[in-house]
Amino acid sequence: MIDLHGCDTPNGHKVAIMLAETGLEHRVVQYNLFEGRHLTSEFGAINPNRRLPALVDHMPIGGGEPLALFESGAILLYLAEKSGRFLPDAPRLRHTAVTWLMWQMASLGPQHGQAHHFLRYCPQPDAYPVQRYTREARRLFDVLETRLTQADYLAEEYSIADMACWPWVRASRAIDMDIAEWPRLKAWFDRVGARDAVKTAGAVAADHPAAARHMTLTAEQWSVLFGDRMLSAVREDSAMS
Ligand SMILES: N[C@@H](CCC(=O)N[C@@H](CS)C(=O)NCC(=O)O)C(=O)O
Repeated sequence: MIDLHGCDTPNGHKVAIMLAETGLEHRVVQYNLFEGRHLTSEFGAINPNRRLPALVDHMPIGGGEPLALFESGAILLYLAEKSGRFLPDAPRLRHTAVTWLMWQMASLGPQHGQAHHFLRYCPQPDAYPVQRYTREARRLFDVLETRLTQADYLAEEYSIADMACWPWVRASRAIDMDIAEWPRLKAWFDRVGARDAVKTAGAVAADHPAAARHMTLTAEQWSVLFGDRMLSAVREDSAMS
């Protein structure tokens, strides 16, 4: 049995897609980020970085104690190994898939994440970071557009690389991006979105209509996500060690 510790954001959504695609037996432990349960020491034992998603496999590859994993890209690689699916066998394609997965983890997710932060959560709107990260968000869609003129999927066949990118493309409406501007990306988005597993997994992830763009947080919610409560959770770990 696998426990997915997740929330309704793109990084959790990727893993939900992979679990739906593979049919691996699992249960979802759902978190509400605004409440801060992911900051507790109990969750810190699963993910010392105290971010979601995380996964616990009670019957891990290789046997032994339950295995706790974090970082959605690492989780996708693990599930690909466990299921023997969605990571191509041919070395060239496998490494192409891993390359696009790493690109998602290092670029698409973090840069779009910053665009979401400055457009949707920043209490004092500031033109410079908005321009910086929305430009970068657009540039990354240009990169995807170029790749998808060469192949229908990022590693030619549908893989964990597509699963990693798709939820972030879906969330881009909330930062005022219209994927119709990128026709190849839009065609890929529709192709992946038409898969039954992707539809099933979509039920656990929030859709972000553009209209819901700016979020006004309470002081407590802000502290959990970006302020003292977030900082003190990890500091407690280092004080105890
Ligand atoms: N690189 C990590 C990012 C994890 C991450 O930042 N998750 C967000 C939700 S998508 C989170 O847990 N935020 C909670 C917080 O910032 O306190 C991954 O891909 O798993």
